[in-house]
Amino acid sequence: MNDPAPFIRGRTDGPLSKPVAALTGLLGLAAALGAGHFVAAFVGVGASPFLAVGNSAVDLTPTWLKDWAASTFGTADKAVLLAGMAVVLVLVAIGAGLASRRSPLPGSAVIVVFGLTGCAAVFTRPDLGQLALLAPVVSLLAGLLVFRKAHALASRAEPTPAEGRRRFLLGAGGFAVAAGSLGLVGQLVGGSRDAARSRAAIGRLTPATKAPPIPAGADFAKLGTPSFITPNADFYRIDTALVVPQVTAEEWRLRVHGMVGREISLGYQDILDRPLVERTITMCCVSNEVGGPYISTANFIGIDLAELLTEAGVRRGAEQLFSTSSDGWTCGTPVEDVLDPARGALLAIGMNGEPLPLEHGFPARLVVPGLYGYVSGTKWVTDLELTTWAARTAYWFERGWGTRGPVKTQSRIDSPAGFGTVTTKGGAFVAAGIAWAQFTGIAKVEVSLDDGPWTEAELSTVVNDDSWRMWQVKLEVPRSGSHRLACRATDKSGYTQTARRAGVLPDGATGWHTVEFTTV
Ligand SMILES: Nc1nc2c(c(=O)[nH]1)N[C@H]1C(S)=C(S)[C@@H](COP(=O)(O)O)O[C@H]1N2
Ligand SMILES: [Mo]
Repeated sequence: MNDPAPFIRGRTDGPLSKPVAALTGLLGLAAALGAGHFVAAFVGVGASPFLAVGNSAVDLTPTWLKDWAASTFGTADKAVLLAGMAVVLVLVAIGAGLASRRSPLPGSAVIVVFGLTGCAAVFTRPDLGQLALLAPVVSLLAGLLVFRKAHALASRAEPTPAEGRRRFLLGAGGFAVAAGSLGLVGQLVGGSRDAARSRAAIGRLTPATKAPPIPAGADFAKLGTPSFITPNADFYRIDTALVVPQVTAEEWRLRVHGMVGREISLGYQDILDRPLVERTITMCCVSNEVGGPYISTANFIGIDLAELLTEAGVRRGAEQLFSTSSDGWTCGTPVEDVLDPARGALLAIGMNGEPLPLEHGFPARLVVPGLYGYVSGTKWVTDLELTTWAARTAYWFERGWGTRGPVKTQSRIDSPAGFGTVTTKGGAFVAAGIAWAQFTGIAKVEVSLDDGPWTEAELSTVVNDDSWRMWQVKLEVPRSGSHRLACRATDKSGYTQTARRAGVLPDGATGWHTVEFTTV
């Protein structure tokens, strides 16, 4: 039992065993992430090195890869990115540990390189101040310290292998628990606490001008369409933010400047003090494939954007309303659209009676009927600059998307579901779906069964031209088996949806939604 060779290794002989070496790398990683997340809770949630690197990765990702990720993973693309990063980090940590079996130098170098990457990511985030650099710096130091400590512990000669093992595992366990607790505390402190509390304190919003009530018969939800108003929790969400920006109503301010007669700066209370209007508007995303889910409708509450801009006095020559969010996302909207009183653009603070949910832009966002979200729907908006198209280039324009972005007239079949089975009654069944042409209005929806003639569908009770319209139609099937149904909408300008298929890039998908299904 007096074996001088330690369980792990003596001061002078062989390298660390592979599992122990890998474990030292993982401990360094855990310490770095835990400590970074903890400090980030105090200096800005987005400064958590893991999230900051993720956010920078999102911004640096080439458009084709983003499109592929979005179309493959849908709105889970953020979770997939974070999970992928976690896997890479774990592999790198294990690799760094294994490369350090003889000396802690290689692992230390890897930690420094990754730490500096974190610093660079935080430094270049537009939504983080200088202080936020503390998070990746502490992360780097904690990672380095714990890795070297664990390495030293593993290398220490002990009288017996059992004692060596015990000492190392105790030390490792201690580090792991400390890292985990720090990370957890950071999550609790920095989580959605402040902004959520600020939002909850506002309570329900009562607009001075309410939207007309939604009439009975505005949707065919019983037949499979969405409900006319989308509950806030079900409203589609699209944005580039990995962590939902946390802005309290108390700290929020909006600046209106650029080509204006006088600058305006507004706080949340200034908005509440103005007469609030409520408008029923359907929003949709340019990345929505034909038949896709990125469309929802809400009663948005806010102040009239055209009135606000008129107060500021838009100067001649202003073409673009360039808006910026608290997390640095930017958006360009045609000035003629936002100034058109008929369009009814909103600086919105509420959705379906409540303050905007955090994911949908609390404290305030823009909503412009008839334009895709990427050219109009700035969430967490803090800055409105009146400018020209030449002077400023918004986030998605830099990445190849169109600079105008009017919503394309579209329709979707909700029932039958693609590849679904339909039980017919007396050889017939009812198909149903939605159609939209915001700011223009839907005039007609037609369907074609098995490439037969177009049959006009019955439309739901109209609400307004800025929101979707539901349709239903009874169809006879001469025989059971597989069938195909296509739909197309005609809007109030007389335009009928083209059959020509186009992808979402650069300005929205076209083509008829078609489903294959089986009748029994
Ligand atoms: N700050 C910010 N606002 C944003 C975006 C974003 O990435 N960041 N995405 C836009 C896009 S592409 C769309 S379609 C709408 C979606 O709004 P929603 O998530 O409330 O449905 O928000 C828009 N506003
Ligand atoms: Mo979008």
